[in-house]
Order: sequence, then C-alpha cells, then structure tokens
Amino acid sequence: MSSSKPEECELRWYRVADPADLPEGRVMTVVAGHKSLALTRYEGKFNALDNACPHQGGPLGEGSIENGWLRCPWHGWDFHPCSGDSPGGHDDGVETFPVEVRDDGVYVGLPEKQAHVRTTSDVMAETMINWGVDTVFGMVGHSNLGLADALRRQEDAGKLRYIGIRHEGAAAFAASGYAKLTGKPAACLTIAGPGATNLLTGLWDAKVDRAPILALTGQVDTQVLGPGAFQEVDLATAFQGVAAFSQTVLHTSKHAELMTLAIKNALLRRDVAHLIFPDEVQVLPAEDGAAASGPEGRITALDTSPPAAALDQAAKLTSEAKRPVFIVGHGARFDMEAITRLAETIPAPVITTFKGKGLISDRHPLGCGVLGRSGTPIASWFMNEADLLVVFGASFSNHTGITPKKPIVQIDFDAMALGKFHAVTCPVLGQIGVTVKLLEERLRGRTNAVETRDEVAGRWKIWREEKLKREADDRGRGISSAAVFAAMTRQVPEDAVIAVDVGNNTYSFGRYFECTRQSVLMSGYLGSIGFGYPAAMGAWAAAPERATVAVTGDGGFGQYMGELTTAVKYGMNITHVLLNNNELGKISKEQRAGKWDVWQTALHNPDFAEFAESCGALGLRVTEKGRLDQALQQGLAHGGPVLIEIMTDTELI
Ligand SMILES: Cc1ncc(C[n+]2csc(CCOP(=O)(O)OP(=O)(O)O)c2C)c(N)n1
Ligand SMILES: [Mg+2]
Repeated sequence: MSSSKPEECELRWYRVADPADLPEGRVMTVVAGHKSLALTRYEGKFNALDNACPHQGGPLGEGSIENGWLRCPWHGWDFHPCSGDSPGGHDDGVETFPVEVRDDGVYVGLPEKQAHVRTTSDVMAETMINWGVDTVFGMVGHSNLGLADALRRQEDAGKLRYIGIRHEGAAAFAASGYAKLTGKPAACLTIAGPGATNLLTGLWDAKVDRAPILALTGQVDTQVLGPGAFQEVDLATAFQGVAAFSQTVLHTSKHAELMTLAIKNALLRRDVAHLIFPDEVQVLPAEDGAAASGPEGRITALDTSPPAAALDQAAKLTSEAKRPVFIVGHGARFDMEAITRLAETIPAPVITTFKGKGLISDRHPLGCGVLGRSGTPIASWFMNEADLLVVFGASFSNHTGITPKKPIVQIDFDAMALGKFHAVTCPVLGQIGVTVKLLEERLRGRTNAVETRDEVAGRWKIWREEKLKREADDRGRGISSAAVFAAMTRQVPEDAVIAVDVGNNTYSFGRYFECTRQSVLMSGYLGSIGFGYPAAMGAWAAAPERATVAVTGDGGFGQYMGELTTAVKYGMNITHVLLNNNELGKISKEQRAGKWDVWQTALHNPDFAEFAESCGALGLRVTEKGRLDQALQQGLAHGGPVLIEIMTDTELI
C-alpha cells in the first residue's frame, strides 16, 4: 500500500466487503465513500467497476456474470468482469478501480475527493438563507438531488432545517401552517412529475389564505424537456393557476436574482412562488465569484400610513358611534397590542373571525369570541347591536357573515381587500398597527361609546351556562364535543399553537374552546381536510419552544396518517387531539340537512391510539368524559408526539 508511485499516493482506501460476501462468478453492489461500485469476483480475482453502465446508468452491481461477461440488468450490454472493457473493442467500457484483498477484507482505492465546486444550486440556496428562508419540507429524489445536495450543505453549516415528509401534500400544508403562524415563507422540495403535483392542494391552501410559500420542484433534463420523458409534466402549466411567480431555472438564468424574485413575490404578494429546476442545471458550476443575493436594498419597510382624509373620516365615525364594535381577522394578527389598547380606551367590544380566533382572549373584559358559523352567540349579539363596525385585517367571508347593513370602517394593508365583497362606508389603506396608532391620536379620547363590559360579562355568563349543559349531554354513544373542548380549555397552555382541520370537530372547536393567547391555524378559504396534522408540523418547525396541538377528526387525519412517523422521526412535540366518531360527520349532517340519504360517510378506522404506538408515538384512547383532563395532561407533558384518540358522539357537536 505504501507505494512510491505519485498517483497511488492520492488514493483513499475503503473497506467494501468481506471476501466471503462474494462467491466466484458473482457481482454485488458496494459503496466506497460516496461512490457506488460493482464488485466482481471472477477467475479468483476481485475487481471494482463503476456501478453505472455508461449507456443509461443501469446498476451493474445488480447484473449477472454470464459466459464470461458482466451483463447490464437494464439493457443487456456486456462488460468484461475484470477490465470493464466492452466486447469487440468498443470504447464504451466502464472505469475500474484498484482492489486489494487484505487480512480484514476487500479494499477499493479511490482518488481523494475533489474539493466541492460551488454550483448554481449553492448560489440559490445561499440566497434563500440570506432571505431567512431556512426551513424546507420535502422529499428527495432522482430529479432534485443536485439541489438537495446544496440544501444539505446549508444544513451541515447549521443554517437550514430540512424535514423529510412522507407525502409532498404534507410538505405544502406544513409550509402553509408555518407561514400562517409567522408571515414568513418556508420552502417545499419535490421531484418532477408526481412529487410536484402532490404539492398542489397545500399550495392552493396557502394561496387563498394569503400565506407566502416557496415551491422548489425538480424537472427532467432540459435536453429531454417537451416530448414527455419519464416523470415529465409541464410544471409551468400545472402550477400556472396557483403560482403568482413560476419560472424554470435555465443555464443562462441569473440564478441568485431568480431566487430573490421568487421570495419577493411570495413575501410581498403573500402568494405561491415556484421555481422549476431541470436536473442538469442544478449541478452546473456557478460562475466564478457569483454572489448570492439577499434582501438588502430589495425590500422596503411596510409600515405605511393611511391617507389623512380616510383617517379623518374613520376617526369621526368612531368617535360619534355609541356602540362601536371591533372585528379582527387573521390579517391583524401581528397588531393586536395596539388594537386591544384602542378598544379599551373607546371602549369597544372585540369580535374575531374564525381565522382570527384567539387574537383577543376570551377572558378579556371586551373579548366576545368568534363571529359566524363557528362562533358564539356573544359575538353575533354585539354585531347586531352595534351602530358601527370597525374591521381590521378581515376578508369578509360569508362564513363570518359581517353584516353589510351597518356602517363599516375597514382598515387593511391590502388595497384589494378593501370593500372586497361589498361597499364599505370608510375604506382605510394602511399598515394596521400604524393606522391604529394614528387613529388613537386623532381620537384623543373623544368618544361617545357606552360602557359595554358588564354586558359582555353578562352574555358570556349565559353562553357558559349553555356550554355546561352541552358538556353534560350523554346519550351513551360517545363523548360530547363541548366536553372535549372544555377539557382542552382547562389544559392547553396559553402559549400553544393549535392547528385545526375541517369538519364538525373544527366547528365545535371554534364554538366551545376558549382561547387566552393561543394561536390558531386553519385551512380557511380552501377548507381542506387533512390540513391539521401537517400544519402542526409546520408550526412546530417555526416555534418548537411553544406547545403544538393538532385537532382533527378521523376522516381528516386519515389523509395524512403517515406523517405521524415524520413527527416521531424529528421528535416533534405535537399533541394531537383526534375526535373519532367513525364518520365523515360534517357530511352526514349536510346530507341530513339537505334531505339526502346518509350515504357513504361511515368510516372503517384503525385503533388510532395503537397505530400511534406502532409509529413510536404515545397513543392514548379516551372513552369516558371523566378521563379527558388526565389524558390531556399526560399528553401535553409527554414532550414528544402524542395521539389522543377521543371516542365522540357524532351528534353532540
Ligand atoms: C380534501 C377535502 N376533501 C373533502 C372535503 C369535504 N369534507 C369536509 S368535512 C369532511 C368530513 C371530515 O370528517 P372528519 O374528519 O371525520 O370530521 P367530522 O366532521 O366527523 O368531525 C369532508 C369529507 C374537504 N373539505 N376537503
Ligand atoms: Mg369524523
């Protein structure tokens, strides 16, 4: 081994097999460092050949030695098992590497690894990091390996976190949950074709709820783009509807610039940005000195003030109103301190939309809970009694049902959101926190508002008495939803992030769970079942220090059950509360309401708690109301993934 030949000095030796592993006349695959090799034993000699057939990359180690030739398993081309030469003197043989049989095994010598040459993918990954996009949910595979390697380098450098999911749909929901919580984009990584199309539902969820998201999809080589190669889907067209920005990365692209533009589009338009990476472009060496890009000089502060006239009118209307009521939506989630202070000085009761649930504590003397179909009678009472609605960052969905019959001051940072479904009295364009402060200055305590705190307390008293009655309901067919969410109200920590799904379980959560300062994430406008669990994974990635809770039904969780293994793999501290009524309960209810037959809504379920255990999580099953608090306490204290399966009555919602 200690040879004086210079080329041998540059070899690094790897032990790849035991001689007994490979009988005479056979071939096997071995790996030396990062290199895959076909190890043959022929005429008493061990030989190491490049494992990739030069024609289509067929794995020669999976071939066979027939009549003195090593045969490629994919297309039957032959190579000499020792020299790697082709028959008939063709020049398409495979490379061979030196082999030594030592006392402790068979060794292969490979040239010392070359220093990594920075690629276009590296430049783009560095740009992502510069923008703070440091979390990626995805699945590695054939057509994204060059880009994946660049992400791996960032992860090795401690600058990025990668979470390998089991279905790309979960990657998009996780990134959507991440963005709904933080306002910042995470990225999803997929292969071409099926991996990319699997993203679409979660991307639509993010888009229609105005959450920024970055989709990075592989693609076949540009050389074969068009005729329909394996896993080729015209991704630009497939993503056209969902992506505000969708570009293919080319050899000639300005790579850093493309990534910066994609992230800017995601962030500023609160939408989906998509980059398509043909296979070979991912590993192109970057130009000498190619600089990564970043946010410096590319983005402005967004704390814009409203026009003075709009502010004057808003202040006049607010100061004159006797019963002004505030309604806050998801868009106001980062400005609640200012809004709550203003509500206290006026005083104005504060209602939230369903997506805004928890933005004001249900214990706050002016907090009235959720308005609309998933809401409380307190909220609807105060809206109906109001003589002015001041609406912050809400989108006026018909689920919320903000009445167009009252005078409305609408404050939003998105001009398109103002007067979205119907005219409002006073549309105000400005960053919400800034606008609220200016409004406060204009008002200077001038208010005609009546004191409503006692009325708020009185309405809560009536509603809480009603909730207690519903908690006590028991038909012997499972626990009532009111009891489940009363126990959750008692047990879930104040700083928790709660990701909910879609279904009767979700409506009941809206109605019965009382928030203090928890953050609630949901699939609002798309209303996709399956969102809850992967969104909780996204929330955990964004804020692992907070307790993370998922609330789903049995139907919704059925779509992404595999992700429980992801939660176990990454040690995600997620407490999953699963309301099992063995039914697509919301659909049965709709069928009944529409006078249809109740048809095909019954579900055949596994024992979810046992399933959780088999995944390596903690699984708890609750069949009695009296066990709810203890199970929640145990689950929340566990510190890792927990599934609490609660057997619920499908009618007690
Ligand atoms: C992806 C998707 N498919 C179908 C639906 C229609 N849908 C809404 S709720 C629901 C039933 C959900 O059942 P489950 O999760 O058990 O909740 P439950 O109503 O029983 O509490 C279905 C199928 C949907 N919203 N999203
Ligand atoms: Mg159900």
